[in-house]
Amino acid sequence: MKNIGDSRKGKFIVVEGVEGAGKSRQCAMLVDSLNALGVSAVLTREPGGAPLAEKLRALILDPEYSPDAVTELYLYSAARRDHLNKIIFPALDSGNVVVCDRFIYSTLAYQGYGRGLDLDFIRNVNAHTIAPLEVDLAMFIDVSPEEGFARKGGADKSDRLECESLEFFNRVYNGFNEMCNAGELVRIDGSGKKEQTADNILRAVRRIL
Ligand code: Z5A
Repeated sequence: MKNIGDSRKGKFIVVEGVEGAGKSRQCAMLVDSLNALGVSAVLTREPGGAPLAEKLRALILDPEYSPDAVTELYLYSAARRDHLNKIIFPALDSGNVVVCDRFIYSTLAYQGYGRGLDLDFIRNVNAHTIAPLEVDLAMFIDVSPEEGFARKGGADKSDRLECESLEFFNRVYNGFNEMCNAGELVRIDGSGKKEQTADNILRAVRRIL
């Protein structure tokens, strides 16, 4: 039986980073640059990106609830599957480049390195959740948690995840670093001005188009 997403013609690109690294800004700049080059590109984000997934996002980030790490993993994964079915697979099947602000590497970094869940367990859930999708390029905008929060003007306390300690975000950052060292993520220097980071990202993207 043919699964949705099997015959996709587009490319799937992920941008990762800690809070305030500039992911949202850079994803929007990348989509604009690609469209200006005549490449049809669409922007989306996780958690969220589709109606049900956006409802799950609001629940996941609400400080009123305190799900454990396994519950978090399944909530992010449920939102991801809905997002894939409703937005990502159709966009790829239509030949678009899809630029996604966060994806499965965030699950490894936050629920794995941050919360301490077994990494192989997460990899297994991730693989089943996204099948048959293959990521064409995943980048990590390298900005430390201290610098990221400084850029944002501090943590947003209405976001449950941002209420975590600096130690937690340092473990998350270390996780992203390990994925870069293992070749799963392409490291992008995020220390300069937005335009410099955007150039670094576009250079990496052009290699896979
Ligand atoms: N999460 C998870 O745990 N597991 C998962 O599987 C997934 C996610 C998918 C929601 O993510 C939370 O979910 C997140 C991870 C977790 N947790 N936390 N904490 P989100 O993506 O919605 O939230 P975020 O990462 O916190 O986004 P953000 O704070 O908006 O950061 P950003 O998108 O990287 O940054 P930005 O909005 O583009 O820029 C931030 C500020 O920096 C802004 O004022 C810019 O003008 C400024 N900026 C940007 N670039 C620069 C440069 N180059 N220099 C100086 N200033 C800059």
